[in-house]
Formats: sequence, C-alpha cells, structure tokens
Amino acid sequence: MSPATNPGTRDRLRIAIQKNGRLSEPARALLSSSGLSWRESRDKLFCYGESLPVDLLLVRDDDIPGLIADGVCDLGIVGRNVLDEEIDGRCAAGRPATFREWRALGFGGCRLALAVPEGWDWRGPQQLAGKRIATTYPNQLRTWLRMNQVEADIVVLNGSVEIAPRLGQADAICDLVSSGATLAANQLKAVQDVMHSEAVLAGPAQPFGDVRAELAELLLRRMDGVLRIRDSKLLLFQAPRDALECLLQLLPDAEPPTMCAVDGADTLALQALCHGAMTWQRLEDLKRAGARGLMVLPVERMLA
Ligand code: PRT
Ligand code: ZN
Repeated sequence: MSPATNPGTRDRLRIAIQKNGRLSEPARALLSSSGLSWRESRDKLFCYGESLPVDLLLVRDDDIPGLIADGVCDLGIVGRNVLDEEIDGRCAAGRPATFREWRALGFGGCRLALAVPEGWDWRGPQQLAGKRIATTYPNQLRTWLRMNQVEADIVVLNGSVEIAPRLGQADAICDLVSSGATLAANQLKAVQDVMHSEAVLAGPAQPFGDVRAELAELLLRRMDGVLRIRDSKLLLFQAPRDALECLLQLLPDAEPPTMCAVDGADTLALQALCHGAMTWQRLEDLKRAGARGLMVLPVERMLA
C-alpha cells in the first residue's frame, strides 16, 4: 500500500491534501461527503481509496503545487495563497505553471494583506516606496508592487512575519489575515488587500488523457453537489393560503417550494430548500407572517 510514483498514465486518481493543519480536516470532510473512504497506511502518509480508485497523499501544503506539476499527484486541495504564489513564481521564471485552480471550496478563508504599524497614517500604496516589506509570499507581493508601481524591498521570511517590524527587520509586512487578532497583538493594522484566499481544488491545466478524466469528473460532480447545499436547509411548515405571498417574500433564497393543500383548500403544507442561514430571527419572522409547525432539516447531499 505505498504510493507508486508514475507520472504517466494511471488508473487511479491521486489527491494531495494537507497532512496536519487548518485545511486537513475540512478537506477530508469534503472528500468523504463526496463518497470517498480510505484505508490509511501505517506511516499515515498515504490513504488507499476503498469506495473509489481515488487515493490521498498527506503532505505539507507548500508541497502540493509541485507534486501536481511533477505528476506525482493528479489533484490537490490547497490554499489559493499557496497555489498563486507558485504560479506567480513560475511565471516570473519564464516557465508558466502546468496546473491551475479548478474549484473554490468555500473553507479556509483568509486574505493576504499589507499591514503597517498602527501609528502610520495610511495614504496609499506609494507610502511603501523605498520601505522594507517582510513576507512569505514574495512572488505575489512583487506582482502587487509592480501593478501599483511601487518600488520597495522585499524581505523574505519563512515564518513569524508579524514580529519583523518590532525586530527592526522590516517597516511593513504582507501576510495572511483572518480575524486580525495577530496583527492587533503586534500593533499592526491591515491597510490593503493583496488577494482573497480560500481552499481550492487544484489540478493540471491540461485534461487527463486516461481513466483519471472520468474519475475527476465524477469527483467534481459530487463535490459540486456537496458545495451547492453546504449551507442549505430544508424548511417544512404549514400556512394559510392567503399568507403565501408574504411568506415567499421572506424566503428570497429558497428554491420554488413544493406545496400541497391540507384541511380542505385553505391551509397549505410547504417544503422549501433554502440556501441562506436559517436563523431564529428568520423563523420568528415567518411565524409572525402566518407559518406554523416550522421545521428546519439538514440536507446531506443533492443530485440535480
Ligand atoms: O505544515 P504545513 O506547511 O502544511 O502548514 P502551514 O503551517 O503552512 O499552514 P496552516 O495550516 O497554518 O494554513 C494552511 C492554510 O490555511 C493557509 O495556506 C491558508 O490558505 C489557510 N488559512 C486561513 C490561514 C489562515 N486562515 C490564517 N489565519 N493560514 C494561516 N493563518 C495565520 C496567519 O499567517 C497569521 O499568522 O494565522 C495568523 C493570523 O490569524 P488571525 O486570525 O490572527 O488574523
Ligand atoms: Zn505550509
């Protein structure tokens, strides 16, 4: 059960995911909701697909673009920040990437942002001219600086970027931000977004020429089914017929509901697939508008 390295034709699909980290659990959850199950190798580096011929390679996220480029893996789940950094780097070196983003996956959201000391009065990108900017994303920062016609020094660090200004290594930083707590703890403020990131499915720029094409298509179809209904809920309720118009206005994110008459013709039983959050506030609004017996059910999967 070891991962034979054969970049040519293969009859199994191999997907690289992060071994440990922010994206590992959600990536596994998405793949298992898409119907995959595996047997894990003893060294926990490889998972052999049991339900479908789709195996997993568990790696560091930074290695995923290279593994796809080298044909060791067919697909990968990785942050767009990591993927674009590799793509920008390869373009700058005059060897365009042979892989690309296939799908945005809706988890692992964050942004790559420029941040400066809190005391700075930010007036725009030109303020960075001649300054030193610390980052682990030099290629994307270089692209952004070029687009904004700013000449600045890029200080490449492997980690702990947020403390570089305090250590005197840099004047500003370009780093990932999600809640902003790390910046605040280091007396920095985000002033400019460089890119928005989330986990993405990455794959080759060219289609597969063998059975992997069908497997990838099947997987994408299933993933799309899972992603489409990720925040969706099935709403069941009854309502007087004359309240229908008002109730439907409160459900702008719902698919056209299925209805049937109960108690003669005056009361309707409705079932609607809603794509937005079904909060208590919304349920109370629906109740006030005449809905009764409201029930919110999770939706596990959907095949259109
Ligand atoms: O070991 P390996 O190399 O695989 O893992 P890693 O340590 O490089 O990656 P990991 O697990 O930290 O992150 C994996 C991916 O998660 C990243 O590439 C992003 O796509 C995504 N992601 C989402 C984040 C964040 N949010 C995030 N907040 N990655 C890192 N951070 C860090 C950020 O660098 C900063 O240090 O969290 C800190 C900021 O967080 P806030 O909430 O204080 O703003
Ligand atoms: Zn990493």
